Amino acid sequence: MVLAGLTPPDWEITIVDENLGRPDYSAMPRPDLVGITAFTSQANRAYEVAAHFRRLGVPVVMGGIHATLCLDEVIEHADSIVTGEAEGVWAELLEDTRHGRLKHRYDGGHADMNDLAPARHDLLPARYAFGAIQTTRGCPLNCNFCSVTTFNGAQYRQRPIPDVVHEFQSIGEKRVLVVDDNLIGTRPEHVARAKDLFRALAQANLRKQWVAQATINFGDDEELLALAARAGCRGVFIGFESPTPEGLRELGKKFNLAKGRDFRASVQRIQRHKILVVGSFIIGLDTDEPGIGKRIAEVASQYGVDTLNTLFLTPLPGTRLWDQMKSEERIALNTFPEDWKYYTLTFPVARYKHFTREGIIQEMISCNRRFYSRARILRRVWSSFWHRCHPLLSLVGNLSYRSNVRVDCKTYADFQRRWHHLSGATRMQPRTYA
Ligand code: B12
Ligand code: SF4
Repeated sequence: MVLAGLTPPDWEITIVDENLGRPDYSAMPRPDLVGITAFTSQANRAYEVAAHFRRLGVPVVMGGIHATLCLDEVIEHADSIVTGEAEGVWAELLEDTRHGRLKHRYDGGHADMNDLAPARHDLLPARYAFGAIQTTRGCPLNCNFCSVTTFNGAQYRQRPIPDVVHEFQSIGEKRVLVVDDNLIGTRPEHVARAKDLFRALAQANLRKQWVAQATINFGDDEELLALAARAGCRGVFIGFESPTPEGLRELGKKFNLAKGRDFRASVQRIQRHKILVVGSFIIGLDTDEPGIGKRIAEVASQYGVDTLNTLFLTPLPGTRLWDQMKSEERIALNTFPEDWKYYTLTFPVARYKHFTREGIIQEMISCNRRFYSRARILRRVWSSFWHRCHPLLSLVGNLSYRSNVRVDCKTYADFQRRWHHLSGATRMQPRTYA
């Protein structure tokens, strides 16, 4: 949608989102240019699609997070790569395509946020539960497991507020995901801008409900919370990451270590404004000991989050964690590109210090079983009901996570079977650090 917004009107554009299903590409008219974006976990499918069009002689350009961070691999599968943000180079690339002189690489670096064209929301079918919008890019915190600082830079860059309001108005869906990594930023001037944005959204009377991602300082400021709620904020995703200070230090999430920080009080303050809190944690740190699954479930319940999202510590390309684990030969699933499909943060792809592969999977299962037990779900939903904080949303969220737990158990069993099969044939045997 963002690239479409940057494309001159004489190009006809079709957006295909394989999250909605795979179309029959051979039944579609032959395009002049194909652009593909993919997360790392989607790279293999992206290469299949690229191969299909290249066989037909259609030029294929790839861009986005995986193309930027795994350039040498991706260049084998496409005619051209755009690294970084596309705003600065997309027009040039289209002109080069028109004249048959497509270069192998274009580097967009980091865009000037004043130059962002509004995304073309009109080009998507009306089948999405959520629309999406981006208002800021970049993050100065550079946590060791996250690729955002490498990719979007350490400088927190904000779009002009009128541009955001204007684009918000063009979104058809009633519910919107604000995709910023941290909607409110970390410094007082960032928070002040977030307040101005919320005031402008409220004044525009958009009648949208939105959810966003933010750091825990979202819960520090009553005025910010009141304005967010008034602007339509209904939920916030917060990375707590680890229940221990050692874990936070290991992950480089020093921001959560601020003196006197009381997570429970912050969560309650947010919920008082009828904003639900999704808490995210990571399992498998070197400082995690057996029993960490239950501990995360307990701590998340104690903080009072409405839903819990626990992920395996995963070395994603371009992160400090990747460099560290690679140098220590701890990246266990390392037959690339095939193994990228496991880089969804929902599989244990590394060698963990205190856990076997089976052990860490059991920690994850026990974490989710505990947090999503019937009794705990009832308690949480009752509490949302009592505080009039979207009990129905809380119920639906909790039940869908609970049903995922069952699916996950089957997925883990398949994963283990495949691993055993492969490790017998080609792989290094998994090593335990315990
Ligand atoms: C929103 C978001 C989501 C949403 C929506 C995802 C979706 N399908 O759209 C949700 C919550 C569903 C999600 C889920 C996941 N996410 Co996510 N997500 C993001 C987030 C915060 C923003 C992405 C975004 O929309 N950016 C806005 C657009 C405009 O930016 P952009 O895509 O980068 O595009 C620009 C350039 O990259 C370039 N570009 C991009 N594509 C192309 C293509 C071409 C042809 C060209 C020329 C240019 C180009 O031009 C654009 C304009 O400048 C990013 C963090 C980040 N800052 O990137 C993480 C991020 C992408 N997610 C990440 C991960 C790991 C996941 C999950 C696997 C994790 C999980 N288990 O929850 C899942 C998997 C989802 C899936 N379907 O497989 C990682 C990916 C790392 C990697 N190497 O792949 C990121 C980078 C966060 C991180 N921790 O490092 N995610
Ligand atoms: S995890 Fe969040 S706070 Fe840490 S670097 Fe990534 S975007 Fe920034």
